[in-house]
Amino acid sequence: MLNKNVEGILNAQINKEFYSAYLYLGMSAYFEQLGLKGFSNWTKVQAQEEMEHGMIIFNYVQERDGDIELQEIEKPDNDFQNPLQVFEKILEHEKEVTSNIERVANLSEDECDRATRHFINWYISEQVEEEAQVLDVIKKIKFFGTDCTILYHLDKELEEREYKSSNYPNK
Ligand code: OFO
Repeated sequence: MLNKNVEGILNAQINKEFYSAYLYLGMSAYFEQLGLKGFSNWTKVQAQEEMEHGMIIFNYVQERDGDIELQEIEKPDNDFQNPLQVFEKILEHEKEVTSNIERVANLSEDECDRATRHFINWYISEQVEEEAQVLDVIKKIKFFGTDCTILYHLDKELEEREYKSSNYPNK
């Protein structure tokens, strides 16, 4: 049986993961409009991953005999100016998600819920990886500049990202 406070924060996290998916889908549409198919692909793949993150928590809550209470998904930010600004927004967003995940870890410790504390470890590592990937793109754009040829090559690189189902251990 899932502790009610833990159940609440996990339900909130489901919402945040699906909000993330919405945010990335909007970014993907923005890049598609610009003709940057690689950037569009990268953010669309990320949206798929976010939906999966939400589903893993959804399944976990049910596995622990908890109640699912879905909340309204907020309208995502769509004020996009250029690829660098979008990736800076992504980094900011992912840092916020990292804090949310840390709150889940802290609460499960406070409530002595070892299973959730163990469950959320995968998300902690995932956040480290996500922030690093985003930072890598930001550094490349900043270092090489926004010269069209460079952007073209980066776009080609980002086009190679493929959606792979998560490596969550107990999925
Ligand atoms: Fe779910 O990892 Fe990003 O937000």
